Amino acid sequence: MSIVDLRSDTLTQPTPAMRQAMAEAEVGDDVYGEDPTVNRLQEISAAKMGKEAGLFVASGTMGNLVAILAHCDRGDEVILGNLAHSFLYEAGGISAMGSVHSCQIPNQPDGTLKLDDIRAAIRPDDAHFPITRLIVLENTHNRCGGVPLSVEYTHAIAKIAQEQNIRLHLDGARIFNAAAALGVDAKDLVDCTDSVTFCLSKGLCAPVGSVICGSRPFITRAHRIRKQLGGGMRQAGILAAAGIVAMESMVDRLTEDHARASRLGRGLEKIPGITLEPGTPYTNMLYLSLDEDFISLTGTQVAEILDEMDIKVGVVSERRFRLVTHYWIDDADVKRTVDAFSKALLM
Ligand code: TLP
Repeated sequence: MSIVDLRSDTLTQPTPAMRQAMAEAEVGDDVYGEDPTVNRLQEISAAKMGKEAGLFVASGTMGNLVAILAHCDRGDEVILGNLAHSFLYEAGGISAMGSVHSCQIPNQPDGTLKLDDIRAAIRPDDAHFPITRLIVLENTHNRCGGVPLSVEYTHAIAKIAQEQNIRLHLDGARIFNAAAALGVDAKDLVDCTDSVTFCLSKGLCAPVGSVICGSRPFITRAHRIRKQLGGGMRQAGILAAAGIVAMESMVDRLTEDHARASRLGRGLEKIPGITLEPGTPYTNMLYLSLDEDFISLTGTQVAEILDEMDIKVGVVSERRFRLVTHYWIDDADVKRTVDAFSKALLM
């Protein structure tokens, strides 16, 4: 029986159409700007985001890093959430590579940062302080349950940023999931941001890559930083070809993953000892925890038992799991997962 891998949507394999497009891709040297397939992906991406230009990068982590370094000088400060991916899970790249100082403010359970917290974090013009240069938001917010941030909220943050002459970057790794869940165009979620990074290699199934979008001068700066980081990829059209298939055929189906996450949640919440986190799933992520009064097994022990039944789940803390639906999870897999949890928790 096949493995049901719910640990992340990063585990998605390329589709047959992607493999074919990759095999047939027309390529050139992208460091010279001569890879027609990369150029096409960048144009399609910029158009989808309503920005002037796009830049293909190796990963979401590289996209956020390059964007933040393109906005900030050494010693500048970036305001971000204490649960932001770019703060928690990107190996401190912004300080290691760019000497960018971070100011973390608490993420609210709905993935937002309080407007007043942001206002209070912005530094006055005083030689004692770093210069507040950038605010980073994340949409959907991964650690807050895959929750989408609304158009109105993003605009409210952009207003503060503009008033204070601060830039706004969006980690939109799953921006198309957010757009699908909110029933809006992705463009509307980024029209007020200075830059956005989105990932091709998560729910959209491409094997590798993310795209940064922004104004043409910003992308020119980002291009140089990508080169400095060793991210000039030469005949990268082989990879971009899968990204084009992702953009053209995988965006509109994301609601199917959300519906399956919902079904999975409804099945799992009936099992005594499992508590779904409030509101979850908002999109394709389900966060749940084990009730200590009912279940003596730890999260890791439960995950090991599930693993023996070929079900893989993410253990994010002692008794908390993350399950992510994606293209390669079908209705039968949802049922198998619910049955496996019932069995595992009886042990
Ligand atoms: N997230 C991964 C892990 O790193 C946690 C996952 O499995 O969800 N921004 C956000 C919001 C992300 O969730 C991720 C990956 C990234 C950026 C980084 O993307 P990659 O993995 O392409 O560097």
